[in-house]
Amino acid sequence: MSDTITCDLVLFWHRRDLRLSDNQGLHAAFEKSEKVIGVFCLDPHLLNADEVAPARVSYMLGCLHELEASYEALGSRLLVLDGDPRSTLPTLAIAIGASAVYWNRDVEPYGRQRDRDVAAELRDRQISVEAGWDQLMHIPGAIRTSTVDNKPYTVFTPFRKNWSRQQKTDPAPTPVRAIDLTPSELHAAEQVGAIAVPSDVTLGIDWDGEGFPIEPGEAAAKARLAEFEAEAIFRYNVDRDLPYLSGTSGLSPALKFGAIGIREVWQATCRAAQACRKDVSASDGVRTWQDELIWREFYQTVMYFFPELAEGPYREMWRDFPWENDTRKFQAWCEGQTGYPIVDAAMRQLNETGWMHNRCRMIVASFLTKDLCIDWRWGERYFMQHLVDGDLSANNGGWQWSASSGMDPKPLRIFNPTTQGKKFDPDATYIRRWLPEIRTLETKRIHGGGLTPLEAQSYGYPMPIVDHAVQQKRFKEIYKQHKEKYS
Ligand code: FAD
Ligand code: FO1
Repeated sequence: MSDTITCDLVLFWHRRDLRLSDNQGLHAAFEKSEKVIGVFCLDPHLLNADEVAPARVSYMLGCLHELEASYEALGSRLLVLDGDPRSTLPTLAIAIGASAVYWNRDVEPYGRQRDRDVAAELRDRQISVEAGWDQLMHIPGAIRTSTVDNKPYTVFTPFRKNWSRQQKTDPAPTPVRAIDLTPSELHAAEQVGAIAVPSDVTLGIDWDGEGFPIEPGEAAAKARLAEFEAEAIFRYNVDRDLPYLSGTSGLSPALKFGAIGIREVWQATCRAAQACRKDVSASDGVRTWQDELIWREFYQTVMYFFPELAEGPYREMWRDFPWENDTRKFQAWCEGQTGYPIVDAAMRQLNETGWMHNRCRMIVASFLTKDLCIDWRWGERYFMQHLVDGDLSANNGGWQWSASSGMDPKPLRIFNPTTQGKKFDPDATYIRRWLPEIRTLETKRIHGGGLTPLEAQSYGYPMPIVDHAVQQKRFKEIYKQHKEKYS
């Protein structure tokens, strides 16, 4: 800590950085003063029960409980405000005499506007605002096409190359002690509605946390990273595509809510790369995982520069695409009742656990858009309503990639769900786990889709709601005709 420490009261506003370690904004706040009080605003806009996944809220509140205890261990505290931060946060800052409010910036359109509004309110009241970057290795403006045209990238591969060349920052130091509010400051905070993290972790939403890929909080995220770094990362290039294994890190909720810092994660990958430098396959595993982290940065960076992505298709021709949007078919997809086992297993995993394996996300997204001819935004929304790791940038990127409406230059991507099932779940282990009604069927019959209507009825499993071969042909035809309008 620097010599210039004063005892100014500083608020640190947590949003998706629910941790103390490797937190750049929090470290900056502690550089200013030892009297740093954490604050989190329960924002009704973000907690809209029609749009948010109960699993995600439950994970977030679990993180907040741990964060609250961590602040207490430091000697300070985490205050929680319930209501729009545009009014609640400045009111608190004034009530307790804060001289500054610090936070880490976000890339999402909603968060950016919220932050501009809150900053304006605070500055109007002579409270200083310090907002820096934390959730990306490289800030959005750092990775640009070239010094001549200096534009943001819209394609992953050159972004990745440039990103990889950039100097990496070490994790930010963790604060070791802090000064708490005085009793009168605490009283003032309570007078304006500051509370502890609510013990009703469900906020009226029923979710028991069963089946999360990871427990909430900083400690669980660090433990998972250490476990992954020790073994699975070296096989990631192969295991990541097999949904019946735990071959991926399961860190996505932690990365979404910042239960772990990205610099700490990156450092772990560098240690792993060093540890296996003479082993070609293991090195490939580490590199492939690093690439996923770079995809995360790519999607956040493009969301920052092209916020219109959040509203719909990036490519013009997809904006008036004649989707069929059959609500009964959509319902069957949501419930995992399409008669395509790999699709149904994946949707049941999502509905029951709030998480879905990446390979399966691609399969169900292709099925919804190409086989059912349903607007990808319906799927995007359903995912946000259910995913524990639901994240605007990654989800939108994944859906636009699958629908072929995004920045990716490849025009049409159609997965055959039967082939995908056979290839990535050859013994139907994953399918049996999530579709108990057909658990006893022979593997080749699960993959072959060869149930008679009578058998389907007796197993309680639907016949395929569409024929993939027919739908694929139809979709290509619709696509071709629509594309002609744009050529
Ligand atoms: P790992 O394989 O261990 O990867 C490590 C980390 O890299 C992940 O935790 C995640 O932060 C990041 N990552 C991995 N793949 C991607 C990717 N394709 N794009 C961006 N970041 C990635 N990921 C989300 O975090 N939130 C979402 O809402 C989301 N929606 C998706 C929707 C669709 C249609 C598709 C195809 C993918 C989506 N993904 C999303 C990306 C990916 O499926 C998940 O990040 C991954 O399954 C999370 O599991 P993991 O933590 O074990 O990942
Ligand atoms: N951030 C908050 O500051 N307050 C919340 O109540 C809140 C809820 C929430 C629910 C689901 C979710 O996916 C994220 C949530 N976040 C919340 C984090 C949110 O991603 C950031 O605040 C963004 O900056 C919003 O654009």
